[in-house]
Amino acid sequence: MQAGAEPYGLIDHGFIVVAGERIQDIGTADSVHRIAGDLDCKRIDCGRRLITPGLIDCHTHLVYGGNRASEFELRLTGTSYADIAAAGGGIQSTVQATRNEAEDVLFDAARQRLQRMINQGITTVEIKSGYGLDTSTESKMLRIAQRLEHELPVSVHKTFLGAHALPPEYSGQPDSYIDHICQDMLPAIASESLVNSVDAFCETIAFSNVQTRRVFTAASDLGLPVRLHADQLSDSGGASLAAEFSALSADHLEYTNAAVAKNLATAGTVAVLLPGAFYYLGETTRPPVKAFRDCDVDIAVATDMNPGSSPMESILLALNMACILFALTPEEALRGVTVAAARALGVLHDRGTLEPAKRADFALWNATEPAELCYPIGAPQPVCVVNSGQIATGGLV
Ligand code: DI6
Ligand code: FE
Repeated sequence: MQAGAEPYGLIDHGFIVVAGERIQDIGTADSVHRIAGDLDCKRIDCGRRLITPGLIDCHTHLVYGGNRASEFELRLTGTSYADIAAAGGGIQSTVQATRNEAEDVLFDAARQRLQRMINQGITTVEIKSGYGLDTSTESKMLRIAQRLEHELPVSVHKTFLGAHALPPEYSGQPDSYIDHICQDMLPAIASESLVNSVDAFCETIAFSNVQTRRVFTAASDLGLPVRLHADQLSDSGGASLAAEFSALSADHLEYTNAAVAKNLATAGTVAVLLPGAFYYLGETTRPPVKAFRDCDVDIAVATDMNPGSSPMESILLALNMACILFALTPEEALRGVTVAAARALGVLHDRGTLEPAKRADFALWNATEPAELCYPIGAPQPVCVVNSGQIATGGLV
């Protein structure tokens, strides 16, 4: 996935030398004899298969209680996602279920979901809080995210999403809840090292641009990078706010004005596209992909795995959806779950491409060309996934 003359940065007849948890060398078959000849190493012939960087899902809400099947039934009899939220369902119902569920039970459900994602080639995942909306439940969610990283072969980026919805205790007082986030919740959670970045839901049904700005200011004061659920259901000026704060990413972006693409480019903010939510909510307004392309905005693709708007665990399905629903090329889509997703998590120096000194995170596929990962409606799982030089699932031959 390195930029270069070949599409996808593809190396025909390539080799990778792994030492410990890092890539020591990578190159073509011609040079493998020169380099590996001098090395005392175990050699594995992967038999003309395709190796990609480990896939990175840079936007998920995978720790949650309960499910939203009854809301799905309601939506199919004509009630909209926004109407359900306004009536106290939606995110609020998952908040109740998450508050009421024991930590071990939540952990176990999340572990099973995450294992299935690893089986699909994921080596790094972002996990948001946001179904607690009080300090103890938000911490509980982020502790679970941390424990998942300890117990499964995957890296976890933890995001605090306290400003996801207004909790019932603060009904009618959104500004007081924002005070509470900025003064109490965020400092408490940051002091426990439970957070790598801070997110908010800037939307008519959630928090205003002004309220989001306050959360971003508090995060910046604590030295934490920000990201944003921006312009998903309406143009709330979210993408330009994200750019103003040099956010790591601005996510969704269906209603973003094309003119804001240059702000994202200047700020180095990655545009994260979430075709699963677009599909599941039956949206018709598409993100301004052409403007992102024209302005050289990095475009990432993620599942948005969550029980309400995108109950989808498959990054491979997201790849296909990004191509079909948002007209990304297969190369753009694959960059979106590797290079661009690594940038969206601030780890491109360490992951996202196969390069010497980067982490030995990769997936081995029964495929000969990269587009085979995008072209089916959900590609078959990889043969093997390697994380930090260790086999995470499957086998190498
Ligand atoms: N936008 C989303 O797509 C998810 N959160 C958000 O702010 C949906 C979360 C949910 O419906 O539970
Ligand atoms: Fe989301």
